[in-house]
Amino acid sequence: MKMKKALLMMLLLALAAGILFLYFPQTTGTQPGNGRQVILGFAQLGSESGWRIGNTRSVIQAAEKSGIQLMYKNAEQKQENQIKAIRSFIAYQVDVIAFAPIVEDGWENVLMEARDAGIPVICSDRSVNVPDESLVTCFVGSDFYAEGRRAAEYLIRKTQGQDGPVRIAEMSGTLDSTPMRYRALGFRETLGDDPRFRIVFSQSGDFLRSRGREVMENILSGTDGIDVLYSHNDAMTLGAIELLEERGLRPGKDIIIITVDGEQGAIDLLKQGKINCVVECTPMLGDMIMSLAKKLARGEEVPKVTYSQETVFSDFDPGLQSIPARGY
Ligand code: GZL
Repeated sequence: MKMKKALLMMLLLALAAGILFLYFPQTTGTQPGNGRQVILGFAQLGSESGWRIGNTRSVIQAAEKSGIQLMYKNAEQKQENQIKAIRSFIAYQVDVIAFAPIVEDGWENVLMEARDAGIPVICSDRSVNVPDESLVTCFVGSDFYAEGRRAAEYLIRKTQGQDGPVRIAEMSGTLDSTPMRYRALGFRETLGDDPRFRIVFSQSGDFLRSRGREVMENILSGTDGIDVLYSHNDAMTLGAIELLEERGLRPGKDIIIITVDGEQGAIDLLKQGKINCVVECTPMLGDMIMSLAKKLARGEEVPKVTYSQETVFSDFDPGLQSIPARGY
């Protein structure tokens, strides 16, 4: 009889221990990297362009490949949705938060909440404008100023020896977003004070193809003609080219077309001579984000800024026809 009681007691103790483990896995003291999966909360800003869709795919595939548990939320172009998503990640006590801030301003409060919760934050693709830089642990993405500079360097080369004026229309990205601000600044500061170059029109197309068509309409009706279109992303450029061809104009010949991103559609038009220059902006940030997330989850230091490696494709390239497939 005593034997049976002892056996029953041992079974009950084993059962109690199992229940404790299920409900309070943290009490076992496992930290990310010691067996428990790292949990990353990722607040994507939307699905506005082929670039963004390629970026989202890159993050999801990289999380699967690296064994990171991804909590993914798409804010559908609304900052308030990104803030809600970040708050949900804090409540869930993820190990790391990553997000692509749709605009640079308005993040202080939610980033303070993340810091108070002891959760490191990665700014992916775009940055924020906050008084205290420590609110963001690190940035990974493009050097947009350099992209603007590369666009201007191409135009300077393309118009070498040509008299002015060179009339430029700029189709810019989402207002107050990091790429919009610094693609504009890098372009302008590189053109410098060369009197030949005149930016005769500038309007935001919000990185959307449909708006690119609308802005091109405004350029044609609102100016006496342009020599160059500098567009902050391929989606807007594709919309603009659609309209130009409907109006009987020859993009890449009647108007020099300079675009940023490097989507397959833009590379195809570059090869056809309808675009003159594609400044690369890679969306493939997933692997870098996961590498940073794992280090942060282990409490390791990481660089404050990690830039992607990018290039430029143009009609000066002898190997133009052999540009490899872009993957998005
Ligand atoms: C740039 C990214 C921009 C792309 C656009 O890193 O934020 O947003 O250039 C995208 O295509 O919509």
